[in-house]
Amino acid sequence: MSQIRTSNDLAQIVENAVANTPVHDIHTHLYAPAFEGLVLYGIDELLIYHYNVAEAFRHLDLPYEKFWALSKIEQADLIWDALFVRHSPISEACRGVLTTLSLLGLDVNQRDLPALRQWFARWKPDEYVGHCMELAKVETICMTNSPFDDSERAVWDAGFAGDARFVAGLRIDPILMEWEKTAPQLIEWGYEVSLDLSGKTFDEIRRFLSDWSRRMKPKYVMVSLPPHFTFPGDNIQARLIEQAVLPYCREWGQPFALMMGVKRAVNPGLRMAGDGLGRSDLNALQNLCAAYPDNKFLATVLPRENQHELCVLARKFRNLHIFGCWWFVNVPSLIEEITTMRVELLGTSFTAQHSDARVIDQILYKWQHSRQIIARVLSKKYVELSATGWTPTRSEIERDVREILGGGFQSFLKS
Ligand code: HDL
Ligand code: ZN
Repeated sequence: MSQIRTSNDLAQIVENAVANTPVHDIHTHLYAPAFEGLVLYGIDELLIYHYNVAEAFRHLDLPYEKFWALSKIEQADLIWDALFVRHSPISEACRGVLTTLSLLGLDVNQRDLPALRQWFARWKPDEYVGHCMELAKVETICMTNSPFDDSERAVWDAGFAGDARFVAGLRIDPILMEWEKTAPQLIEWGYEVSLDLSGKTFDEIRRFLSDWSRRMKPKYVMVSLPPHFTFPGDNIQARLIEQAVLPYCREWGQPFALMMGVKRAVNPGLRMAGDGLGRSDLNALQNLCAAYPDNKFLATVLPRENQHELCVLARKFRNLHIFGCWWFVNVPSLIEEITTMRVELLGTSFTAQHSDARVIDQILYKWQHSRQIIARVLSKKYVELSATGWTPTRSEIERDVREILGGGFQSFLKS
């Protein structure tokens, strides 16, 4: 067995493994090329990403509605001027745009937005998707799929050729979080549900989920939940989860993914950029994992303050798999803190990251930035391990890296 001698050897092996291991990106808002108009790419989409919109408005006096009335190019020009020209692009989201452009081989120091637009104009979406996935070493992308999204449903209704690179995630926020609005839609589609959850409602929701499961073949069912979500509880979410979602998940062998701690529309004027976060009561997750040992749960939480408790919960429940540094904690300082905490408490039994990308080019920066941090954390941990006299081999390190970059998730799905 080839022994590794020095810390530098270890660090080099870790760096190579993390840099070169293809990832399974288990939560994104990306779409397969077959979804055509829903596939977002290029410099203007990168600039108007809602993370940049929120940051740009800190420097804009413009009324929100005037901004939204502008074209995408005009919005991008404003964001470029505010966040790249008048201020240095040192925030994570701004740096991300530049990392993406650099990885595409473009000279960002030209600072020439029109020239950038010309370069992107040459690409066809489906070729470009493949190009970005190859460059970013992303093996599979899990989409966020909603039967309630009219434009997306039209693609499913028309049918399309499968694309093994893209798998589905069935998003059910409209059922759990907007039941009053969603129930009439289900009735219109022929499902006998009632607003008061009486009659065949739970069975009919299971039938709806099953119908879409046959079409989408989702890897999991997911919902984003507010900080005040409690389980059990006398709330509609808890009843729908208990009586419809969890039985469906058991029947189909699909995990239920909870994304906790989001406060929707803290500032409605910012639209998609207007969401915030709040410390969550993770007793809800604890109670779900404990009460339903035959269900599998995926979880990621938005508040930094909930991360340690989430790790400890994962130590208690093998039917819980935690993943990613989501959204407002997807920043270098917190990725480092959270990943270190997870290795120290969970070893390799977690999924280190997901991109949450909305624009295909973003997988370039989101994965490059995270890989660098994950490699730094793991190098330190393997050096500490080696100091005990136990020296990990190259193949063991590569095995471990595969696990935390999506391999563990794949095994969890099959468990
Ligand atoms: O609810 C979610 O899946 C979040 O990721 C939101 O889509 C959010 O707007 C986002 O894009 N975060 O990165
Ligand atoms: Zn998301």
